[in-house]
Amino acid sequence: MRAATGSARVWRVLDRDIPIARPVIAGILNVTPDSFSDGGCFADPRTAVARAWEIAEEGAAILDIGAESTRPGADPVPADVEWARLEPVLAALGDLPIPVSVDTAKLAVAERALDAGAAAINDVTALRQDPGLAALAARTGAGLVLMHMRGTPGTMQRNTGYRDVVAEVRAALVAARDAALEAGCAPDQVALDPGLGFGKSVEGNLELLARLDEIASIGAPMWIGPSRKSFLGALLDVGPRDLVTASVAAGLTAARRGADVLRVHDVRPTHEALTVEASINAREPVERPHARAAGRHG
Ligand code: HH2
Repeated sequence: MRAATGSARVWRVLDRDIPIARPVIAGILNVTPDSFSDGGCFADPRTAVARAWEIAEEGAAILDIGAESTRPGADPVPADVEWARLEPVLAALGDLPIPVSVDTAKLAVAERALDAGAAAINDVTALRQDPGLAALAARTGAGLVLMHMRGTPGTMQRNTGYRDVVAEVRAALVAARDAALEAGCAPDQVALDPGLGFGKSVEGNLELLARLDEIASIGAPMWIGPSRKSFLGALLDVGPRDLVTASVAAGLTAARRGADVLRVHDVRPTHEALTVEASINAREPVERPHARAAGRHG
């Protein structure tokens, strides 16, 4: 469970400390034609920039922009194509009030994104594709997210068996973090993410969520991305766009178990859920001995 210490935990990105004593939201903006749940919706840069501002207004603390789909079976996109999708959006974000992370595993794209104003790199391969991302983060002070994935998006769902999924994911994340620290990153600069849906079965994803405190015990800022993932769809037998409530529930559950940054498509409902929970937690339980007898609610 999330410790109610009120300590000043932060995720450091460039010159900003993002406070994570309470969970915050990274709003997803996929500027891809083929993303899992929102492919094509924001491929036009003007639509993408408008959505970026909406994401900030709806309560996100971070904007996470991706230009290469990582859905199961997705083909890799060359760096120049990925950059051509990102560049016009990054250039037009102006004075967006929240820091931007870029969801890329490519050093060449990450370098250009940081030059164009991004503050963090979200690497779904946890340095396996481009170990140089750690040195880049160390040199620039950019935030770095290291996510666990088995294999590649093309192969990851072929082998989803683990002896103990939580222990294996934890060990891999600790090793990736150690590599980043060795490259010169500061501990509060490197966030970790167990990678829901990346080479895991439905049961494996549920096990990770249920035992998320074991990942949190590493002590690093923790990202989590249950949003509209197919393991939620499998539970409810619905498609990704009908998974808003399920995604909010999974995000809130993850936050209770120690997740610091919820990577979500549906920013407004997630923010409302976190706000209600925080408001409840901020109060002492109130004795209302007559409430039940009077049959009153609210
Ligand atoms: N999930 C996706 C992409 N990037 N990054 C982190 N840190 N954690 C995640 O769980 C994560 C991620 C996949 O989701 P989505 O962006 O909806 O789809 P696509 O990869 O098809 O664009």
